[in-house]
Amino acid sequence: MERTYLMIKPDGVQRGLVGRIVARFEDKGFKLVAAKLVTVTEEQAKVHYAEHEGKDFFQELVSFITSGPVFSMVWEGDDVIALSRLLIGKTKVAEALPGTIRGDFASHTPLNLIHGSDSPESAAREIANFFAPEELNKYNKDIAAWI
Ligand code: RTP
Ligand code: MG
Repeated sequence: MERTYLMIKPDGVQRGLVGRIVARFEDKGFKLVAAKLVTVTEEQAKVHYAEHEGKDFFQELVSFITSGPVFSMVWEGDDVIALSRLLIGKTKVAEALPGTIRGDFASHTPLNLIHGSDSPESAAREIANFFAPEELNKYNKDIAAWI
């Protein structure tokens, strides 16, 4: 079973979109493993965006992501990495299709509301950057048992 790191960025928290964004991943049927509202440190931001170090927008990215609380999450499911990125939509808002999170809610390109890991390696690094192992909950998600 695959895991991904999803983070509702400061713009999503400020705009009051946490509940609606989380609902999309619940609706899809993924399993929530961990979640918390945190203010990202400069060090965490640099680890998180290590792949962009040296690019001209790197400092802008670090400043944005540390500018206010983010909603950090770990989700689990088959193909959750790729499927989450489909639900999230394209990076540039002009390319993000309606029906995706960015397509429905984002209107200004650097402010694209949510991050999703792009590979199993990134997911492992990002999860370790934001969560201690004991914060990752172990439980069975068995909807049938509750209805
Ligand atoms: P994310 O990592 O945030 O989920 O976004 P992504 O995979 O769709 O895009 P990525 O290429 O990883 O870029 C990370 C974030 O950097 C900002 N960006 N700015 N100015 C630019 O050319 C530029 N390119 C990327 C975006 O905010 C993007 O989400
Ligand atoms: Mg990315």
